[in-house]
Amino acid sequence: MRRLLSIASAVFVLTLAGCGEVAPPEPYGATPSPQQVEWQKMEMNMFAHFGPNTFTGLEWGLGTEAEDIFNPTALDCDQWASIAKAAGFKGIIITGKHHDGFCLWPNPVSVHTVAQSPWKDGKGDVLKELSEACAKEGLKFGVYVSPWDRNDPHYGTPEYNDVYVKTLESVHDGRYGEVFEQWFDGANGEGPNGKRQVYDWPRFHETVLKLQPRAIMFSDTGPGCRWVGNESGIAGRTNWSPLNTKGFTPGAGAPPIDTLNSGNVHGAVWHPAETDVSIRPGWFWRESENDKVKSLKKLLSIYYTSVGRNSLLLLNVPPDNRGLIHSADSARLMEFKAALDEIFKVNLADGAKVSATDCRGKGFKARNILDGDFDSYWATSDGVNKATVTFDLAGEKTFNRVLIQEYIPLGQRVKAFTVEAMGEDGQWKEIARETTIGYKRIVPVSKTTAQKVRINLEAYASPVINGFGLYDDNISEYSE
Ligand code: FUL
Repeated sequence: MRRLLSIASAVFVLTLAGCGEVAPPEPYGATPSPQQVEWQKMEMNMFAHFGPNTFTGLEWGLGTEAEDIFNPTALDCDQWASIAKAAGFKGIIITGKHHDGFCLWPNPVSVHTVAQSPWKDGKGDVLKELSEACAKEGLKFGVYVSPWDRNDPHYGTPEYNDVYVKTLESVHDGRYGEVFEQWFDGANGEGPNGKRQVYDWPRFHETVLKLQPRAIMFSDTGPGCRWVGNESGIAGRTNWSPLNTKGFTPGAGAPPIDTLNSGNVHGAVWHPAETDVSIRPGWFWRESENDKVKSLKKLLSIYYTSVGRNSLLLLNVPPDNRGLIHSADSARLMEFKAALDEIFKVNLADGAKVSATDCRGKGFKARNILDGDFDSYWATSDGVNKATVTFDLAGEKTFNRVLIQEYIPLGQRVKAFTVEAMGEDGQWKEIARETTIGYKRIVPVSKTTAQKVRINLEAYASPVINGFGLYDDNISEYSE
């Protein structure tokens, strides 16, 4: 009897092993916080530059503008939010305070705010209206509060850091609900007295984190996400989310531009790139640029070089001096959304038979790649860092875009990959050779008709892939 029992338990153990009940791979290198993962999934947010410059036509206000210059005639944040929502943005970040120092909310430590303006008899609050409009549309709300201030008389003295901390507190103390992103630019020009400020960055960060622990902080060095290094909408073709920030500060002490653009392989902290770019030539609205809104093709190309290169896209759509998004911008945004919907409507890899040269075991099968579930992925056994995944498309498919996603909660692991396609002749032909993947990589390839497609991956630790797509883009004409 005892013998029988031990045989039975041995069979049981063997059965378990046979099913391949294995643990998930260990995370590799720097990894994102759960908030950073959620943030990355937003993919596209809207930036709204608005303030005195909207009325003066300047890009950088002087700080000496009279408060009564701020007087939008028809401000309607519901209009901004409904356009943003319809365009596919997941959140809006507004310039609560730009370099001119004017605050779009009644900041208690400033006398250069909406409260001193004629708009709504000084009783208005743009942050309140926008945060409520965002909540109604299910959008997240974020704020840009420029540390550089050309108005505040304390700027350039230690007192200004106190003023700025109180300013941050009045935005983040909950009166505008949850703030998903705090945008810090590194600008550090002269204040009204000709002095520059020595910013107390650790204190600024602590202030935001204390009040909004889930907020992602943007700057050249994070700590939540990093500037991509240019304002033209282009993330690096190689783009690591990890970054080394030790010894660097936002602004003049920032990491080199090419580092911001590509991140650091094996970087110590997870600071994914955010690509901020304006739909117009300037950041602020001006009448003379109503006919200079970026073309649909340009916006699509920006989409590929930002979202398609493991970056978040923050597209600036500046409201005009009425306080409305101009029809030239909203019409273009609707074309942009319609084009993206059309391009990504059909994943030609859906229904493909997926196989891989290695599989970690049950729960990590190659077919997980196509199940549409972010948290279900294919992974190899530990130590197997090179592998190939083949998609048998069940018939011929024609495409010119290849989309691949890594499961970033386990870090960014793939360092190089190629894509090959097999046509009627039964020969594999290389159609792409690239480096990083990250959260999402969309590789433009020349128009390819194939029965099978395979990706050959080389990673620092067993690759973890949770998404793959083949698309036929007949709109953008984008190529690399
Ligand atoms: C920069 C600013 O100097 C520009 O005016 C603009 O706001 C851009 C998004 O950030 O740091």
